[in-house]
Amino acid sequence: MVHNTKLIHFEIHGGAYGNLIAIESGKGIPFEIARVYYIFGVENKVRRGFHSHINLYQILICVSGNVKIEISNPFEKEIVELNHPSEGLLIGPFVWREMFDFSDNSVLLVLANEHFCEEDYIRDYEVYRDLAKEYFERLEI
Ligand code: T46
Repeated sequence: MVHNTKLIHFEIHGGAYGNLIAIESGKGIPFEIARVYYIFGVENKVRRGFHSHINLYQILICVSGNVKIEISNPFEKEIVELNHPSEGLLIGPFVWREMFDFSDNSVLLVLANEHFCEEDYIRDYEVYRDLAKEYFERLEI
């Protein structure tokens, strides 16, 4: 997978009466949860994201419907489809992300390890590309 990303599978507690997934801060996920938000009511033709973060770690879970996430850096690119509440996509620093192809009534739940901070965003792709090249070259990918 693209560096600083990972798929996480959550255990389903299921039965004849339906399913339940529990996510506990720091247990089975690599951080303490500081913030939860969800994206919903997105029309199918809309594409969102178009940014990277400098420090933030997040886990994206499509708890209803499905959505595609394009994750990339200047050297790698991949499209991940999230289509089940038991699949989470971990995205760390310096990963450019774009979310698209939201199905009707989809809900994208996001767990984050920090409170909202606009200064942690890189929203200009050219700025991102230069900083990410430096960052990933230091990691020698
Ligand atoms: C990300 C992807 C997956 C807040 O006030 N608090 C928050 O916690 C968040 C996440 C956003 N906002 C405000 C900032 C903007 O005025 O909500 C507005 C929409 O945010 P944005 O345009 O950044 O939304 P997306 O869908 O492009 O990106 C969001 C997250 O911001 C981002 O961290 O990784 O979802």
